[in-house]
Amino acid sequence: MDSLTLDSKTWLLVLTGAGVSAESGVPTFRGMGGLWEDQPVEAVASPEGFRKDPSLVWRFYSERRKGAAAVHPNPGHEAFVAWERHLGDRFLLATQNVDGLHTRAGSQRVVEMHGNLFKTRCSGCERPPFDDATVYPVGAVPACDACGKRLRPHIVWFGEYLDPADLERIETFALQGATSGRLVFLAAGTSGAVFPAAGIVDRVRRAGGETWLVNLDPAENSSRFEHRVVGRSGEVLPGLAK
Ligand code: BV8
Ligand code: ZN
Repeated sequence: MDSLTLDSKTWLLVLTGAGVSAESGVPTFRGMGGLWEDQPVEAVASPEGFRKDPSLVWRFYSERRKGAAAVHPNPGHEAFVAWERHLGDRFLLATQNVDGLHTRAGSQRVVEMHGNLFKTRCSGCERPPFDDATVYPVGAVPACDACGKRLRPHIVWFGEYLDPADLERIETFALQGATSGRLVFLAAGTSGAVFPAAGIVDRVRRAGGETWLVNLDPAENSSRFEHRVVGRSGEVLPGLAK
């Protein structure tokens, strides 16, 4: 198996998806067949879904909060922490996962592109998102004590824009790595189905960077990666970098 060299010129950008958390026992989206309670996740994880049935959406996220709080980071998460310790500010971890496991494992240079399960914000006023691990009772739709409007999970739903500051941070890192060193991009545990995350590999290729995919099954954008390692992220990642 070819190995990833983390030398003094390497700038490493990582993207993780549900397959990294799967090793901790968190079900993946594809694993659920893209469904939750026989509904497509896109329908529940969307502004339309929240407008239509906010208590169903809060049940979906409360269940996932409960699930994520009950699991622990795995050796795949720990490998990223070791790489970050080795590379310092020449390392950046962008994650599509909302379960907070990277931060719990000790990763610090993390961009949570799709938000975080354990944060809530108001759907109606500008009060900032706040930490919230509450598992709301079935049927509950919490209201903002400032304006009375519905509270919502601090999650980027399908059809919603990602935080431009997050995208900017990833872009700046890739550019800096490509110009001042050797840019390497490694995607792990992601089906490459959701944009703009799935487009990062093409951005890196345009900048002349090296690309790696560590995944259990072929991803939708597998062909875009020069190096492909098939396997479980918790087994492959700890021994991948030299
Ligand atoms: C946007 C939070 C601009 C929710 C998520 C029509 C209308 C509107 C938008 C679109 C549209 N058509 C397309 C779009 C764009 C859309 C999109 O890409 N849709 C897809 C479905 C085609 N994107 C968006 O909407 C984004 N916003 O584009 O804004 C805009 C605005 C308005 C109108 C147009 C455009 C927002 C995307 C963010 C959505 N939110 N998450 C939540 O989590 O509850 S995405 C959600 O699904 C997850 O966060 C995750 O990112 C994604 C699932 O992807 P993966 O993480 O890859 O997980 P998956 O299960 O798919 O794959 C797991 C992989 O791991 C598998 O390949 C498997 O083989 C592997 N694996 C499993 N076990 C292991 C393993 N690998 C290793 N080891 C193992 N043990
Ligand atoms: Zn409010």
